[in-house]
Formats: sequence, C-alpha cells, structure tokens
Amino acid sequence: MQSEKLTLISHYLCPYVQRASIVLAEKGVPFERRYIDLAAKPDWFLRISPLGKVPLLAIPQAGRDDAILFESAVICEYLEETQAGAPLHPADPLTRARHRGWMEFGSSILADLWVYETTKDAEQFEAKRQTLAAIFATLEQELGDGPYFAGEHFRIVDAVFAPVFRYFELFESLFESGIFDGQPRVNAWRKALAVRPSVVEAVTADYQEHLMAFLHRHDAYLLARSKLAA
Ligand SMILES: N[C@@H](CCC(=O)N[C@@H](CS)C(=O)NCC(=O)O)C(=O)O
Repeated sequence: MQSEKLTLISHYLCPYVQRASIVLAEKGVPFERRYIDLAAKPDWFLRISPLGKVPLLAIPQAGRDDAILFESAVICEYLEETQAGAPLHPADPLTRARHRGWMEFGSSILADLWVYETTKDAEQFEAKRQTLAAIFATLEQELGDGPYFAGEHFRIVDAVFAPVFRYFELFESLFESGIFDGQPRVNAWRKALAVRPSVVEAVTADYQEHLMAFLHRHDAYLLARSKLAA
C-alpha cells in the first residue's frame, strides 16, 4: 500500500479506531480513512494486519510501501512522540505511567461492554450491568474536578474513555441502567467528552444506526430489556 497521507484503516463501530482518530484530530494531523468490512476482510488488509484487526495506521514512506502500525495504544503513543500540537501525555513519568495504567483499565471495560451489548441472557446481562456500575464507581474515586480525566487538559487517556462512553449515549437512551447513578464526576466527564470536536468527528453521522443494527444482529438482551422498560 502506498498512500500520500496518513491513512487510518477503520471500521464504523470500532472503539479502538476512535482512539486513534481522536488523537490524530487533537494533533491536527490530516489523514484519510479507509473502512473495511470485518466480516469479509479483504486480502490486502490481511496481508498488512498481523492480528487481522483494526485500527492500522499506514504511514507514507518515500518510494516504498507504507509503514504499517497496528494496536491502537501504540498508534496513539507514536503520534504523541512524532506530532506537534498540545502534549497528550503528562510530562512527569510517574503520572504518565499512571495514565497508561488507566488506559488499560479503559480497554478492560471494552471487554465487559462486549458482553453487556451482545448477550442474549438476562442473568448475564444483569451481572455485567453490576460489574460496569462497580467499575465506573472506581473511576469516580480517581477523578478530580475535571472537565477531563486529569483536569483541564485533554489527554490520551480521555481518547480511550470517550468511545467507551459513546456506547452509553445509545444504551442509556434505550433503557436507564442505573450504571452511572451517584457518579457526578464520571457523568460530568462523559458530558465534556461527548461534545469535544475530536470525539464527535471520530465516528460517522450514522454511528448510532450502525450500533442499533449491531444490537439487532446479536438479538441483544439489551433490546429486550429496553422494551420491558418502555
Ligand atoms: N488491542 C487492539 C484491539 C483492536 C480490535 O479488537 N479491533 C477489532 C474491532 S473493534 C477487530 O478488528 N476485530 C476483528 C477480529 O478480531 O477479527 C487495539 O487496541 O488496537
């Protein structure tokens, strides 16, 4: 693959792609997107994606094939190290390491969310609902006065959590789960992230339609639960 600009190999719903997109936008880096169908991965993609996953960042190299980066955290860290613009990691090594720990925490939430949004089973759904409430209660203890994770500056760790919270914009409109009850700091953080331009632009305008179709494809209990609540 030989591109003229940085290219983010993407999927419409992927939260990991959104992280990379948010960091690219925060750094003011022009880039193109190339969407792929993960249910029918093209050969060119399988040749360049060691894990068969998005995101990939293709970086033009003069007279040669693009260099390919995989793994969203690696892509974000690379952009932080190579691009100008406001720093998205704290300068202090200890604080930076703690941010990286919370980025991992954000990745582990995505694993819980996958079950929450795809299970057909009421009991498993309820168990995950409780797990997620406990996880966000832990985050509530970590947050300060905001508006972002570490105060007034937007950081990579915010780019990790923004796609997590985006799921709940749809899910909580279907059914009020109580997951965020009693969490004023998490709720204020969710709101601040939802309107940040880099976050808004990380998905297409029809993102919620894609997510709704995904829930229907999985015959998700979340949909049945929302009908019960109606
Ligand atoms: N650890 C990876 C996870 C990426 C990932 O799981 N991407 C999903 C889409 S959201 C994917 O490409 N899945 C395709 C597959 O597993 O076949 C990262 O941070 O980039």
